[in-house]
Amino acid sequence: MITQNRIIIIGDIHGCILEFNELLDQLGITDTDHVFCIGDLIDRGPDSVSVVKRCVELSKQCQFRLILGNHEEKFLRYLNHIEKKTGLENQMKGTEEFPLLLENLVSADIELIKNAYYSFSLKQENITLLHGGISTNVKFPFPETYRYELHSPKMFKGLDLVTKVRYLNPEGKFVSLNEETEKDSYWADVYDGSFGHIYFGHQPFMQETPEEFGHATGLDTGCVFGGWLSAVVLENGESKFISVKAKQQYSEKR
Ligand SMILES: [Mn+2]
Repeated sequence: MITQNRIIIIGDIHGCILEFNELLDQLGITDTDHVFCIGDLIDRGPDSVSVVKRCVELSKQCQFRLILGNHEEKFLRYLNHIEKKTGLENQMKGTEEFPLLLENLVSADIELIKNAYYSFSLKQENITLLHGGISTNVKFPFPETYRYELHSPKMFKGLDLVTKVRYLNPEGKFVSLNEETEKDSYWADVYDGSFGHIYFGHQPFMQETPEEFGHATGLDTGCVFGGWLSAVVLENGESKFISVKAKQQYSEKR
């Protein structure tokens, strides 16, 4: 008998604990499952603390891994300022929730975030998981598995961009949000599949099922903005989507 483990990849949660719990109930997680959250557990939504704690619980029930989102990356930068007493944490924009997180997360919760991956490669399935996207700024060889604590952006130029990429200029270089022009492309529209099929989050697609590209799938279906929380389940060489409708709109879409 061949044991086939399920691979479950969950999109941006952003503190939506009710929807996250409902999705996990529907999935019926068992100890043979491999569960990945694609990043952005925290920020914007109603209860980021409970979402992180639920992930810690999950990590005791199955093979759980977190992919680093840009919101986790920012939180870890904030934490670093506090730990090193630089005083610069107050200069970071949009960090209202971070003091609350620090107050309520215990060290096991923080460890879960610190153990996140910039990218995770499923070699057998020819799949790469990351939060944002791929640009030619990233000077390192995919497909590989890069853990946040072990691989700093200083070691691999542009590594942190995998949490942030949306648009690319005609040379394939990262374009900052709201600075894109008509000549620029959304990364997944021009990605050639050379690092396998990429599952990613970051870009909210306000629809019930994930957005499919030629060689990539966008799993953020905008739950915190009143959309859906989505997951893909890979089993026996097949993939299926499962989504939970948001109970309400928790955050204003920018
Ligand atoms: Mn996000």
